[in-house]
Amino acid sequence: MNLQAKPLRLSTDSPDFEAQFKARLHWSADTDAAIEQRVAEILADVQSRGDEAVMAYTARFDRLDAKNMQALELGADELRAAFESLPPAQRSALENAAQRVRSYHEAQKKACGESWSYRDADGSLLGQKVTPLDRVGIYVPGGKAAYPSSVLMNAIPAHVAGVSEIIMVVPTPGGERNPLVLAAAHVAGVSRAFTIGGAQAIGALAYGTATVPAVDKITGPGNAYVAAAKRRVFGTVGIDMIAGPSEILVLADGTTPPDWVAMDLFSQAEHDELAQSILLCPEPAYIDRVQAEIDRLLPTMPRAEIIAASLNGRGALIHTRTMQEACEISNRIAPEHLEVSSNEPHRWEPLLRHAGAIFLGSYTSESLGDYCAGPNHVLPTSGTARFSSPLGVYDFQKRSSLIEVSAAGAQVLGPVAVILAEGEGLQAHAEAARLRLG
Ligand code: HSO
Ligand code: ZN
Repeated sequence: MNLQAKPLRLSTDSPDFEAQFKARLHWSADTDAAIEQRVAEILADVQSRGDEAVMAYTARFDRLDAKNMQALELGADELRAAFESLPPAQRSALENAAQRVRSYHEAQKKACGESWSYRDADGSLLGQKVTPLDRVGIYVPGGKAAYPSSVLMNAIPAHVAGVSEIIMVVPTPGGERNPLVLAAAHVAGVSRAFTIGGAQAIGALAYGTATVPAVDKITGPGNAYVAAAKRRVFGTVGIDMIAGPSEILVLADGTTPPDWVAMDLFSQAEHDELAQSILLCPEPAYIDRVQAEIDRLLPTMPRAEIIAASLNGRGALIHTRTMQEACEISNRIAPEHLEVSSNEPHRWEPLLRHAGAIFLGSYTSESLGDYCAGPNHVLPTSGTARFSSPLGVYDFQKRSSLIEVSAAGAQVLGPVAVILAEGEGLQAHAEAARLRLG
């Protein structure tokens, strides 16, 4: 088989650049009416029949017959046993990654997850009290996208936030368990785990059943059914986001070995045929060298077909006039992962405003961030980095406002409230403030 990966070549000085650029960037997560309908039925069934419905769908979709719901629960001892069964190198890699992810999220909690308050001139206290969610559900996909690293990335920030119960659900078609996923759950502090998946698992977590406790928020990626189910239960519970295919954008000034850059483009392309890998570079000769490395390396990749489909369908190698222009285009794309592949990354970083994660310098491969650098790998995709952030401790916390008005403060605030309340025609509001006036 003669597989080729030829990402679209574009140049910002060509007249049809805008049209081609827009066409290549376009990605639509069309919602499928048939899936929506099916998911609505499954959720309604789980809501009314609870465990019975969850077991029936698990038998049907995952070929996993259980005589009762307890048989679909994995005990803490089973998670630990999975961890202990791993080769020592895998065990320590998991622990090492978990430790770094934990340290990062602890720092994040210190920086933006603490309660605060102040007193105003009248001695009134105003502030914000930060509390963890009580119970969260983590969805872990099965099959080809079963990523133990994602178990760490979802469960650790929840744990650091102080969530007391973390419930994991993971589909296990045919009963085949993924020991690395279970081991990661052990390392990350998951409280309970169920071998269920799909819309039925989302329903169980959102509504609760006799066996699966209802959670306050559901995080984690999944297939189209899971995404549709998460959208539907939003409001009953919180959700993190609806993630699209992975994306990487490399800003290169030509100082990084081109095979490193080619492999970084592959590393997101290998996730999914719909993943997007883009190179922006002001040096045409360097772009040619990256393409040559793509040609040389592709046949060596076990997932060459996925990589080729992704690069041919959504990839682009874009020649820009300058690095500054490359930064502007990157801001328009707002990629999930942005590599600044340069020997002066801090010169460009101040120009970069929209990205899920920014990887600075030639040694910072995006893959290190996927596993073990520390920051979260659950990131906004499809341009949503313009308005949203990586999954973090703050997603597992909520804030309550604190207000304690002093007697003196009531004299100052009361007349203001009275005027505004009367303006809104709300007499009880006005009286409540007036009663406290001395
Ligand atoms: N790059 C993915 C996360 C991941 N990579 C997991 C490897 N394993 C998120 O876009
Ligand atoms: Zn990845």
